[in-house]
Amino acid sequence: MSTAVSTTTHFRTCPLCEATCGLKITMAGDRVVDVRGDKDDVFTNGFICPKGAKFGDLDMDPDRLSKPLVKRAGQFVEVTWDEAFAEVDRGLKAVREKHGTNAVALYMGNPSVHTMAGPVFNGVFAKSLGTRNVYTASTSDQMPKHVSSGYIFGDPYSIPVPDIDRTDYLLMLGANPLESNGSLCTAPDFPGRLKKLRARGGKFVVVDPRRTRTADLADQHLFIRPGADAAFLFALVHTLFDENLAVEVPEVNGVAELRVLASKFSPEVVSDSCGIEAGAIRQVARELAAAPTAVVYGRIGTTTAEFGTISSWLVDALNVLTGNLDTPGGAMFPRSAARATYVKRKPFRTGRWHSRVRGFAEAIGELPTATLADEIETPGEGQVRALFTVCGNPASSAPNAPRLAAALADLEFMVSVDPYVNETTRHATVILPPPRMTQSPHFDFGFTQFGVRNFANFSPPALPLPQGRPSEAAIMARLVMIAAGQGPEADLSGLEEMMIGGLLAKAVQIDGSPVHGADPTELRQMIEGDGPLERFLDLSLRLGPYGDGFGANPEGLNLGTLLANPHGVDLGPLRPRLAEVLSTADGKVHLCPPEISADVPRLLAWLEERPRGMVLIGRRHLRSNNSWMHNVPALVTGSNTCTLHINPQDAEKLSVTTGQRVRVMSRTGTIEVSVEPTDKIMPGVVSLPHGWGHDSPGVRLSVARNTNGVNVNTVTDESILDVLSGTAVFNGVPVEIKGL
Ligand SMILES: Nc1nc2c(c(=O)[nH]1)N[C@H]1C(S)=C(S)[C@@H](COP(=O)(O)OP(=O)(O)OC[C@H]3O[C@@H](n4cnc5c(=O)[nH]c(N)nc54)[C@H](O)[C@@H]3O)O[C@H]1N2
Ligand SMILES: Nc1nc2c(c(=O)[nH]1)N[C@H]1C(S)=C(S)[C@@H](COP(=O)(O)OP(=O)(O)OC[C@H]3O[C@@H](n4cnc5c(=O)[nH]c(N)nc54)[C@H](O)[C@@H]3O)O[C@H]1N2
Ligand code: SF4
Ligand SMILES: [Mo]
Repeated sequence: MSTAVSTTTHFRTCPLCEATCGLKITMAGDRVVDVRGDKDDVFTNGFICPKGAKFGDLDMDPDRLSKPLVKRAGQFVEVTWDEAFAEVDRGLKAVREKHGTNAVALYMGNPSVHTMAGPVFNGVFAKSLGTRNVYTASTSDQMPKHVSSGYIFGDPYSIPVPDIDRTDYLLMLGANPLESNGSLCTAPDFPGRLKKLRARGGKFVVVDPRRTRTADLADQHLFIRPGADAAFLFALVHTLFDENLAVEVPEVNGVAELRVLASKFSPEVVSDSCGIEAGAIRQVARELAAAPTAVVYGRIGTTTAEFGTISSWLVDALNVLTGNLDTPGGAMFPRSAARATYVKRKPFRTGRWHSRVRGFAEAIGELPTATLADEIETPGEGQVRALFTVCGNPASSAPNAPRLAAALADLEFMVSVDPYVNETTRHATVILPPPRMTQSPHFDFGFTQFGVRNFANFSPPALPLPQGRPSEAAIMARLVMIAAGQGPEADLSGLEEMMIGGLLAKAVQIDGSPVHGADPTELRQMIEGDGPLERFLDLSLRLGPYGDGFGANPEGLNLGTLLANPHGVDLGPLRPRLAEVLSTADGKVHLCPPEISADVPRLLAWLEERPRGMVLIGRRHLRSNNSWMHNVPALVTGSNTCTLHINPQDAEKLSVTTGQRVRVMSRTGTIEVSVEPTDKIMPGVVSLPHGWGHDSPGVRLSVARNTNGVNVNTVTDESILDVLSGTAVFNGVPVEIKGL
């Protein structure tokens, strides 16, 4: 007699990228048997991409670790969770005793903003480690936006998003949402939204050294020389002033200073560096100014570049000067349900401490990932001798990754919280694997801050945790306690009480908080939720701008509201809220922060000395996601290949045709790849995707191991940074190409 396994349906948010798609997941027992878009999701309306459709394959990947590993005599062995944590405690103590607190570094990678455990525990973990050596994927990504927002608006976490659903004119630089599905702009079905923009008569312009699928959707595409965005944006600012097109905005200072700086960047001066005709630059500026509403949006092509912070600043400056900051159809600040708005921030600044070896300024508590290898290799007081990685694969993702990988091999102790043995974690002493995604709750603490609509959506775990298996939250809580010197067996509920109690104690003291003057003990008793993450979410929602305020606003949100609405809660279109956001000392928008404008001379010098030869840029493919989705057979197919895109003119000069191998050489290394000539890339520029190359010894990714790919970060250069933010340069890397 066969016993049919009954199926269950679960609605959950896809945690794989920033689009936050609602998924409808069918499970038979503990197996995911079907995944489709949840048509009833209030924000994402059924949109799904090939990665989301393969959520089940990723969730059930047989290469995911089910038990912790400890390296003994050079080999990983499976151990119990107690043994693993005891090992962490021993190893950490030994390094701290021998080399001090700063000898322990922490690296947190991209998925740590996609899990719930990351936003809740990572900051606490960094604090309890007490080290200055904190690194994240942000300095390989969006740190320029934090630094520019910090100086312009006073809050590094308030980054305006383009209101693409209502704008009449979208100027997009260095983003390819048809592959990435959007970043620092959570807009599920980005392609559909762009099509609607044009259908309602709006104009869409893309600036990119490649004619991407996104550019194919646009009214106009301008090829730009990699790294030239800051100069291009300056020329737009210049034109607004030059042609008297800039609007006057009362709550802004620094206009006159910006005008003086921009005077040096006329379209005629920068045209050659940008590879764009001066007339075309002027036309974009005029159209930006003339459109009823318009918005400039710059992403990874503009941030992981040598002048990332200047570009990020000028994107916002243009939105201000055209009267499009904080207005519908312009650049607006989302209002996250889980982020309290009553908290007053200290004035922002970077450089509260500096990296030991190369003297880079700290930004939002982090040092540049590009300098982690220096800190491990260079002897002396404070040399990094141990590393924790959480959700990160820096041996793949960092600039000059092979150098960092070699440095990892040289550490005395390393712990990775990660489901896989990959390029990075193979160097660990201890690997602590989180459970499956279906066994974890989900809420987007991060991306609710970047939505083109305000929304909130919670997904409870679809499956219970297997007996004895800690949640990712429990793993992190245990690490916090170990780092705090409480040992590997400490009671974790104490930590939760401390964290929740601490937040409540603060909230009751703040005038303007919904619980001002209340008794924190009483509030604590009202908090609900099955686990610490759920309780933390309940607290955040209740104190948030739509929250029930623990009874002050009975109609407001709490965890119960989200549980009762499995397709999410729509909180409406973005609304003007600049006054709520502004945290500068004088309460004004700083249009020309001296800390940023100090870098302008370097940009002027670049106009003269910029690389004239071949330069390398990146690209993303819809079926991929950074380094960790190449182990799903259905995703490593089609156009998702690690080939070198090259303009046919350049291919001809090298006498190579499709499929032929070339050598790509830079200051840091050499790789060999097959070329794919295409006129979609401008002459003088080549492009390779990142996250490939999984055949290092010891890597346990049985599918990815056998894919054809090399790590592009063998040739990216950790010595060149966007100095203001410490961000790596992945776009505009000088390379030499030779046929084989
Ligand atoms: N050349 C070049 N390099 C780049 C880029 C580029 O465009 N070009 N892009 C950069 C950007 S934007 C980024 S964000 C970085 C990303 O850099 P990283 O964050 O360092 O790398 P990822 O490839 O995202 O690796 C994610 C890691 O998290 C693990 N992981 C996945 N899910 C979970 C989970 O639920 N819990 C835990 N604990 N671990 C999990 C995976 O196994 C993997 O080891 O790469 C950067 N590197
Ligand atoms: N499918 C998929 N989706 C992803 C990811 C993924 O790896 N795969 N990664 C996720 C992550 S971590 C992030 S941060 C986001 C990033 O999201 P996006 O910023 O949209 O990233 P990309 O698709 O790499 O688009 C960057 C574009 O910049 C262009 N570019 C390169 N150099 C320059 C330059 O100097 N100037 C200009 N103007 N353009 C330039 C490239 O040609 C490319 O088309 O995507 C996220 N989503
Ligand atoms: S677009 Fe992003 S969030 Fe949506 S299904 Fe694809 S990977 Fe998941
Ligand atoms: Mo990223």
